[in-house]
Order: sequence, then C-alpha cells, then structure tokens
Amino acid sequence: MKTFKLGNQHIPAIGFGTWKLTSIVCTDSVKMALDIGYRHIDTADIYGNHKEVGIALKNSGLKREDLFLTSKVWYTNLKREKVIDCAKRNLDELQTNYMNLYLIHWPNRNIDIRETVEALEELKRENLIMDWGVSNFNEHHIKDCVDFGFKPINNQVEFHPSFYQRDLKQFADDNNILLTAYSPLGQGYDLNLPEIIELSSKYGKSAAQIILNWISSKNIVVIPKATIYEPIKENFESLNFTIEQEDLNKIDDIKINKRLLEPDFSDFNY
Ligand code: 1BO
Repeated sequence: MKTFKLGNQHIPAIGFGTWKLTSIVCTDSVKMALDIGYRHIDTADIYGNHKEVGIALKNSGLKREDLFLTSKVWYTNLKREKVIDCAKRNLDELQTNYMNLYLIHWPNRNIDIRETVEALEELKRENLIMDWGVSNFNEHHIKDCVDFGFKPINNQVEFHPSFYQRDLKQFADDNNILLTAYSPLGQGYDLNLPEIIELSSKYGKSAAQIILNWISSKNIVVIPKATIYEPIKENFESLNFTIEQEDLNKIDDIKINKRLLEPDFSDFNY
C-alpha cells in the first residue's frame, strides 16, 4: 500500500472519508472499506459519527496497530480544557485508546493557537494522539504558527481539479507539511470535466480514479467517500496505475478555481 511519511508514522496515501456519513450507512460503508483494504479512516467530532466508525473498526477484527485513524477537534473547542475533553470523548466513542492524527478542524482567531497546541502536545505526551495537524489553514494561518515556533505536519484542505490550490501546495512543500485533500472529486462536479472524461477514456479508468491518481501524483493524501461497494473499491484501486506527465499537466491546466466549502465562520481571505 502506498504511504507517505508523516513525522514518525506512515500515513496510507488513500484514506476513507466519512464526512456526512451517519448511522448504519456510516458503519456499513466504513466496514466495507476496511474489508476492501483501506487502513486509513478519516473522521471528525463535528461529523457526529465516531460511534458508528468505532463499531465498524471493532467489527472489522483488524488490529489497532494496522489502522491509521484521523479525527478533528471543532473550531469552537480550541481552548485547552475543551481540546482535552473532546479528544478523550472522541477516543471513547471510537473505542480506541489513541488517534494517529488529531487535527484542528478550522482556525479560530478568537482563541490563542498556542493554547490549543499546548493541549495537543499534552495529548501527545500522554500517547492519546500520535501527532497533530490542522485543517482548512491557509498560508497566513500557518505563518502565524511558525511565528510562534511550531509547525503542523499535516494540513487537510479542499483540493480537486477545479480547486487546485497550487500556491498552498508549494507553501506546504517548502515547509515540509503534508497535504490531505478533502472533497477530492469536487463533490462529484469534477467527474464531468471534459479533461477528466477524455483521460478516463484514454486510460480505461473511471473519472474518479483519474482524479485521485492525479492528486496522489502530487504526494497529497486523498480521502474519498462512497457508500456503495463498487465505487469504494474503485477508489481504493485508483493509485495502481500511472498517468503520463503530459496528461497530468492537462489536469493542472484546468482553468477553474472554485472553492466549494466556505462557511460563514471561515476567514480564508481576511
Ligand atoms: C464541515 C466539515 C468540512 C470537512 O471536514
């Protein structure tokens, strides 16, 4: 399985995303993914599905050390006590005693990030999390961290052909930060881009496989989500072939730059 180095760990290059998955659909989809071979599951406190993910992990019969588990603390819970309480509750819900990666889900300028990071470091010292990172951080948010003397090892952001965050990727590379792409298929929209359809037919691969392969070729983790066996399996097999550089460039050159997720509280462009 393709992995990327992440601090002292190795993170599987493809994970199973669970945003918007709830109830039995969540448990069944995660269990299907684990049966197919996924070993990296991505969730978050705000998704409200930790218990369902935990049941699937337990029912899979897999050893904890064979799994990579990421979760996230929501932006309103970034004060020290809340981070600690949230992480401990998340562990109970997931029926596990550690998370491989715990992310600050969204920056919050009203809470001093140093306080949040101290709490995360405390969780790390207690072996409740193996490492921490961030999500939805732009360059300016990360520069603030660096000014305070610390740097996240992972930044999970929206990234897909019609939202190719080229500058953020360059900044991440320059600072040795691994990116993870959420909504890698552009919530389905990018599957219909003409460049993707053309390459899908050229390589005999699905549109989703072309996109996931393109993202992975940039050394970015992908966390697609699906609820049906075939697409879950197809996504998992998306990294098993090579797209020629000139074809990868065609996707790079797509001229759309459209962010899909921009809630009221985000300050991407302050
Ligand atoms: C609101 C959640 C976005 C993706 O993690």
